[in-house]
Amino acid sequence: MSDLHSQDANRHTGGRRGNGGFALVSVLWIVTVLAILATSVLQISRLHSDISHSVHQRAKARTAADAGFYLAVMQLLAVAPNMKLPEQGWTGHSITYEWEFDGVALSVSVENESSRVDLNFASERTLRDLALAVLGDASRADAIANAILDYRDKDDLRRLDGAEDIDYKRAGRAFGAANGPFQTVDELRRVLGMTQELFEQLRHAVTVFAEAGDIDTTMSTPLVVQAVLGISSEEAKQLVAERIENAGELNFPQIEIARIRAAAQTSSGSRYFREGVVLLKEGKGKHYAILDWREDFVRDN
Ligand SMILES: [Ca+2]
Repeated sequence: MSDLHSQDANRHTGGRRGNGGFALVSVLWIVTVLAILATSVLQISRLHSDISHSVHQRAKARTAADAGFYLAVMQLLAVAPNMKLPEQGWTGHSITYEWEFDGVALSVSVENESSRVDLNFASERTLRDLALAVLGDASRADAIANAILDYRDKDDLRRLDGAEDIDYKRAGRAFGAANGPFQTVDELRRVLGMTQELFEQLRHAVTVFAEAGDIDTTMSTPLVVQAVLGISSEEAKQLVAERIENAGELNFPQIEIARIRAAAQTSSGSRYFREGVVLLKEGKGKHYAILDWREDFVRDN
């Protein structure tokens, strides 16, 4: 009997020890799960905080860039006939303003869109001379100018060295010539014979908004000056450099169509770019119309 008691007692005691172990393991599990949960909550909270900070910084950069953009529009509308060009910020082909706005560094540049070559109105000679100024090769310049002209003209008659639908098909392109006006400068990439390198050089020299064959070279870049005036690259650079030297004596150009670029950077490194083309109108009071509107964010560092 005593042995049986003893065995029962041992079983009983062993059972308590077993339950105690189970309880300890359970507590450890709960502590572990709680620790994981606490870490997760902390991480999620930190992530939310980071996202919230990033969104706030981006919004701040965007607001500042747009404010700078519209400030430039207002300044252009307020230009008086005999107003002089500012000596600071005049690059010879653009006017740049630097501002500090609500802790955000702002840089806003203004260009004259009419100082660019309009892809839809430029003459054969202007297109060829512009391509020649970039390429320095007369036969390649002729071919790309003819391809641009064929791309925009309504007919399917290929110019010498040009390119119409059949040539695009032979080249394996899924699309042909537009046989109509360029809608955007980016469309220039589609022209047969256009390379990425040539496009990168031409994109800042051309437009689809000037809607004129004549080019107002007062704010043209050296490349456009070289092509339109038929002078060498060195002469064009010299001419633009002289504009900078004479800044205080030059009148503020009468800009009818302006390209405005606003770049904003917050103290945490968030950057935002706003670019637009604006038609400045005279009429009953001065007003404006936005012709093109683009934006670009750069992630925080
Ligand atoms: Ca055509």
